[in-house]
Amino acid sequence: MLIRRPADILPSEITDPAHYRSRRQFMTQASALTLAAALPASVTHAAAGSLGPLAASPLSTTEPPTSRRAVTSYNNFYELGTDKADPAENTFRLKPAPWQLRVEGLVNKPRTFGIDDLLKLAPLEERIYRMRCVEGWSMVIPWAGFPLAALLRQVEPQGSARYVEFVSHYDRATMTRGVLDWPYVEGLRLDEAQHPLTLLAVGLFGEALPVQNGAPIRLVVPWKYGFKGAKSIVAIRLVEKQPLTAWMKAGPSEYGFYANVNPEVDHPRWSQATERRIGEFAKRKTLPFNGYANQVASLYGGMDLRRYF
Ligand SMILES: Nc1nc2c(c(=O)[nH]1)N[C@H]1C(S)=C(S)[C@@H](COP(=O)(O)O)O[C@H]1N2
Ligand SMILES: [Mo]
Repeated sequence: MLIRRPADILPSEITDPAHYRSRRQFMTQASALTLAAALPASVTHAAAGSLGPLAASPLSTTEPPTSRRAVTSYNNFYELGTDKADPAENTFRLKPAPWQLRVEGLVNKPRTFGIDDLLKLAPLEERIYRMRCVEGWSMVIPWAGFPLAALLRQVEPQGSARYVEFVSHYDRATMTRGVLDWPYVEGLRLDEAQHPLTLLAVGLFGEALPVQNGAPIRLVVPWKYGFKGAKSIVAIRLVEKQPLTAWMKAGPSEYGFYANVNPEVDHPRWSQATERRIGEFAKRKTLPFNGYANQVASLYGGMDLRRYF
């Protein structure tokens, strides 16, 4: 992965949740029409200008969210360019509506979902998660979404399904060529995919997901490095064997399948012991499983996490 120094974003840009909530209310009332124009039709239809009421989740961190500006302008989405600022400038290259998500493979009920179908699976929740990129920076992001488990229940995984593969949208005519072997593919073990923390996100800061963050639907796995969170997903496949992910193909010694945040296992070219929270000056210590060890460490009982990195 290309590594760069995080842009210097000031602590004053960290958004107080109360602040963006009142801003969100304002936008719903005052500029629903303007906002609606920018949203995928299906999402606008379902939620009349914003994502509507979101259930607050007990799984949220109480840490202050990173500024919306940083979350939507400092992105990794290589299909839209490899500089942090590129994805926000290239949003016209990806049309998030209409959208279809195929769920297939080892399931009893394979099905293609539109966004409206997905929004009916479970109530949308706001999940404020710590996110840690393998490059050494972190953010706190208020996602809106629903547990991937709700989708998996719907399609009924078969007994032989052990892994879940995620495939991102790719259009060779308009998107980055080279860098990675496209399309972007990620994977989880089935029990990781079914874990209550694992989210399919359709929004952030109470609004539909911006293209640069993976519109209209992307994966969020807060105890793993950010690259596990495939953006703009078009297919989810239940499979028997561990998927070969795009980053494993690019550098198997650098990007493992598990990619659990682990301060004790360095990336071959840099330490993973500390991180820079975007908007802060001093570095923080990186926590095992990104601070979610209580919820997820049991998934890896008896595994050598240096070998299965
Ligand atoms: N399709 C796709 N998904 C992707 C990436 C990408 O390049 N392409 N980058 C990953 C990486 S490295 C990170 S850190 C997160 C960044 O998500 P954000 O920009 O919404 O914070 O997206 C992940 N998902
Ligand atoms: Mo990342």
